[in-house]
Amino acid sequence: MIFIGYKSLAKCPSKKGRKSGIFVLILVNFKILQDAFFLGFSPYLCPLKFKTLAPKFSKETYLYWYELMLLLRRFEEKTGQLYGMQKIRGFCHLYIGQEALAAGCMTATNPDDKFITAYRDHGLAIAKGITSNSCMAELYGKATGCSKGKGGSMHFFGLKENFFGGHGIVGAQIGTGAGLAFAERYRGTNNVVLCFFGDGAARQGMLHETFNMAMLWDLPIVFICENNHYAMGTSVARTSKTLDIYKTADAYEMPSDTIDGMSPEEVHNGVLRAVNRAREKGGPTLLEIKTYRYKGHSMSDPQKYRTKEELEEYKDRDPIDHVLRVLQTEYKVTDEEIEVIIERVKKEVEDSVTFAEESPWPDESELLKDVYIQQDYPFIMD
Ligand SMILES: Cc1ncc(C[n+]2csc(CCOP(=O)(O)OP(=O)(O)O)c2C)c(N)n1
Ligand SMILES: [Mg+2]
Repeated sequence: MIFIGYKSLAKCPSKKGRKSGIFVLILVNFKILQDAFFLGFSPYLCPLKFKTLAPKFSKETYLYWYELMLLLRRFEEKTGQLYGMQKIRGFCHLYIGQEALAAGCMTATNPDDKFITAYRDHGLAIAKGITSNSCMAELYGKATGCSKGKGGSMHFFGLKENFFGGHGIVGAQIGTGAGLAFAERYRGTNNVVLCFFGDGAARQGMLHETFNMAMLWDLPIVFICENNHYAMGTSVARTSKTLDIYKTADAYEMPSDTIDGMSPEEVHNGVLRAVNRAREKGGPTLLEIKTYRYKGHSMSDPQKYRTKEELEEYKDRDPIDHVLRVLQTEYKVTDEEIEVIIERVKKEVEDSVTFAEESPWPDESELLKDVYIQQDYPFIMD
């Protein structure tokens, strides 16, 4: 193209025309070189190490991402400790390693948009605004918990925060998520639903039925597959012929994309594109966001199914380290400013433990409240 440009320039009769033509071609060349440079070093195409690029996101965005991800990480590290001390019981699945997903989704959505996810729900619930206090109290099973102490780790819920759980049945929330989106369309709002599920859930029948109806009705929903490469101890490669889960959307003519989930920037960009499409009545999108959990599936998992090297590869690309590096190198944020954030997060987590410890247990009268009972269910016998 540039060659043709120079050839046709040579034919230009006026000197002024030739001069401005050369100027334009220099600009075009510069842009091509610049694009090539950026693509060559973009974190997505060079996944093993982040190179700090001049960021297009503001300092405030990076500060928000840093504090949010640090809070999620510290909250769950404390959760792990408390589980070991048997302060927290029952099932418990940590989100550690997947925080960039929560961070990128938060900056790409509005507070009125609705989130629904599976049982690995602590990170998204806190990101959506459920307080650390009520999340920790829920983990303790206390009455002040976000589900009144009746749901535990897998069933966080916050109506006012637009967080619709926390679901223990793998894949069940995919259908419920479409139901939420249907309600938004029915009420004529401008809100979008973000429906999260794992790579394991992507193989459930519920996904296919839901994709079909969601496309038929053009629902305002973004399906987000958090592909952390394992369903319990089983890798995607052992359960699926294709490793590209995003291609599942093709059968329903649903737009789809695959995204680097260790980068909050990439998550933000991909989710924003899909959210905008849904808001502009363009219907659903499937995003396969590739991520990694640093801890086991739940609290007792010998992790024999993966190598230490694989884990270290992802830890090398830790999103919190990356965001901190951008803040320090590009925005010249000082160690003192960072220390203030670290201390604030530490205090929030410590306070949440005190709050949970001091909160009351649910009253016995709560036992059958908020529980769905079908009075004429044939198998209930007194
Ligand atoms: C319908 C159903 N089948 C099986 C289980 C048992 N189970 C709990 S978690 C899980 C793995 C799901 O993996 P994935 O969807 O990838 O989510 P991740 O744990 O990686 O976040 C399974 C099979 C379940 N809870 N529900
Ligand atoms: Mg998984």
